[in-house]
Amino acid sequence: MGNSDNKNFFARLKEGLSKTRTGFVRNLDEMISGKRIVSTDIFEDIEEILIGADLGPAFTSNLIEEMRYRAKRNELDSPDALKKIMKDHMTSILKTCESPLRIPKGEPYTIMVVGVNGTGKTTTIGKMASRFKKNGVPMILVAADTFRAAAIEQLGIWAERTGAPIIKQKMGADPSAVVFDAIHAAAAKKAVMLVDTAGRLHTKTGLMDELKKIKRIMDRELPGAPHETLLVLDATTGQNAVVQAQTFHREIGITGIALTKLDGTAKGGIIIRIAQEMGIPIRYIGVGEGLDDLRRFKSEEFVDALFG
Ligand SMILES: Nc1nc2c(ncn2[C@@H]2O[C@H](COP(=O)(O)OP(=O)(O)O)[C@@H](O)[C@H]2O)c(=O)[nH]1
Ligand SMILES: [Mg+2]
Repeated sequence: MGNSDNKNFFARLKEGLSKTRTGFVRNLDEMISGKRIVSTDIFEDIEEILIGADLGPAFTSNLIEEMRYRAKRNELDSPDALKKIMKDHMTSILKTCESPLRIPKGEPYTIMVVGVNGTGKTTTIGKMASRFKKNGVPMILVAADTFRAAAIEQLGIWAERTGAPIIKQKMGADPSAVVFDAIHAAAAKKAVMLVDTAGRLHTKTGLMDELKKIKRIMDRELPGAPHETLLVLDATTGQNAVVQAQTFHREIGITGIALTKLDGTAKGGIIIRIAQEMGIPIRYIGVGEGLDDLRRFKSEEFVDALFG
């Protein structure tokens, strides 16, 4: 990627995070600007801003503790020093979850995409497919959300756009049967297989049972599959995203996270909580509806963009 592309991408990321910046960094700036010495009575206000920005109690109390310590040693003598401590803290937590998806060449690689309805599963698959296409990776899209006809059609549109074959059946078909067909095709073509799943079930089977069954069939037909179980979380749901992550991880085991709609929310700080409480790689972040708005997650870039 050229340098100007990088700049362009960074500007878009910054733009995407602008609501979170307004709700958090700007509040912070207003509070600390013009103060030559950051007094300790300011910590309560800072704490309030951090909690309000969904950064979570663990992050907040650790950070405040460090600030008090630094203040005592007279190391917290400017707003910039305070911001630097905050940025460093965030980066060190996010870094532990920075681990991009590595897709091996010449082998089938299966990605099962899960998450609650409306979080952005199908869209994320479409955007991932576009990335893979750019990189010349062969792929197959699998319509295992069979509960709504619209869901199958939506994936079909992405298949057309990217030229990727799609494996689908009629609405109401058993998702495991769709996956069964697809996995042999993926193995034969040594392709990346992207499995779209439902986020809510209208049948007697619970969602988690259905997902477990799909996983079981995948592993039976291609040992080791799914290679990635990617949970899609919607940043606008704030704390609820953390609860969803815990539930999905406990029930089916998650190996990666895609955090979408960071552009539509002031709650982008939730990424810190997700990183800290889940400790699962954050593979992608979604910062807009455009094709290029699904990005690999890079902690330093993220924090720099957030602080503007
Ligand atoms: N602004 C914004 N919208 C997104 C993003 N990702 C997905 N969406 C939108 O979220 C809505 C639901 O997405 P969809 O993929 O159908 O969700 P699914 O039910 O989980 O498959 C759609 O209108 C998408 O365009 C994102 O990163 N930013
Ligand atoms: Mg969908």
